[in-house]
Amino acid sequence: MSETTRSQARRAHHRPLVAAATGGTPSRRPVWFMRQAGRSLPEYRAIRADHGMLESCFDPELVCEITMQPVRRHDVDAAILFSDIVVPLKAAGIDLDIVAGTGPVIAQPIRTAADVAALPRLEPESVGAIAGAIELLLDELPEAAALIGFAGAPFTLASYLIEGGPSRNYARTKSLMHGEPDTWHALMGRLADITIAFLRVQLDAGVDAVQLFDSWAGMLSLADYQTYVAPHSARVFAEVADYGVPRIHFGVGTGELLAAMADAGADVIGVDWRVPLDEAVRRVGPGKAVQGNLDPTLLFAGSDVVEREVRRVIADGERAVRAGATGHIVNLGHGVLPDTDPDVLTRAVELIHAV
Ligand code: 1CP
Repeated sequence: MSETTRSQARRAHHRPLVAAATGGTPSRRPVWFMRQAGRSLPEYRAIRADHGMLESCFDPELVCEITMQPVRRHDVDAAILFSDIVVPLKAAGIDLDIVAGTGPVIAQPIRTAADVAALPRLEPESVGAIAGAIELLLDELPEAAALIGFAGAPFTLASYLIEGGPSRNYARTKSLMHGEPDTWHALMGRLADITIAFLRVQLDAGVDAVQLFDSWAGMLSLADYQTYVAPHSARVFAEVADYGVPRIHFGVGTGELLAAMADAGADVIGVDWRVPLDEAVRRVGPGKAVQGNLDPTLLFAGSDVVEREVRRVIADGERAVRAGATGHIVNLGHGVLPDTDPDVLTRAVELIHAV
């Protein structure tokens, strides 16, 4: 089957996640978990014992297998492509690694106008392995499960490039933002280009939805977010709008930013555990779906607590829909923690599908 026919055939099929994201009536309550593929699964750890992180991200068969693992185990309504937000940066030629126990580490941090001017562009062919993985996944995934592609938002990518790795306070990032706004906007523009190119490769290959991770945007004031970040994220959403697939926007600690993040243009707003979903809708306004927002740490608190929290999140989601949200996709408020017992996730999915 040609790529176009294949993706048209898939898009015609009912998928609960897509229905919830677009104001339809899902055949069951959709749920997936950020970081559902990864260290909480022994079958993932077994693969990673023999393969490096970046090596795995550029091997279509390994990407397909790791992406499928949580779908087989938990019966979730979506697979999220196994990858990382720094994969397109690596593919473009930026010298970086993903270090176990730390995260992305950048060999030569980007801090000057000359560094920004020297940034490479992303050629779609350099992420051909990711398109290849998506092709394998579209054959293997159950019809009803959505395949979610993703990318890091320009701000979160910029924070890694400027700081050189994970950061506690983003001092260098905010210094560049305020001290050299022209350099800042040039960097954000280049990163938005890379993000758009990477999302378009995934959309051309046939993903059913995309999520833009602006994980660390919650470190910013509303004013800084609006001035220095929102225009670039808005361009990303605008430039993938023509695919007509749901676009999800997520960050951590973004209670004060929810309305501004929604204005950037996504169809679905991810909410962390700090703000109840119905309150999130009051901040965002009607006409968008919400995603979230179980506290991932409460998966360690025993089955009674998990059941109570799942029921509370579902009730909040129902109130959110009555308050004008177009739907609710159940998820955590941030990623699955590595020590999480995977059986707790499987049982949570069963409960979410049963109530
Ligand atoms: O199942 C899935 O969710 C797919 C896999 C996935 C995703 C969506 C990985 C694999 N990374 C990501 C996105 C990602 N990467 C984000 C956005 C999501 C989020 O907020 O969690 C971010 C911020 C990163 C950066 C990153 N990569 C970190 C965080 C570092 C920090 O600043 O605290 C880490 C630890 C990584 C490495 C990584 N990425 C993925 C995995 C499984 C791992 C661990 C690698 C290992 O197994 O050693």
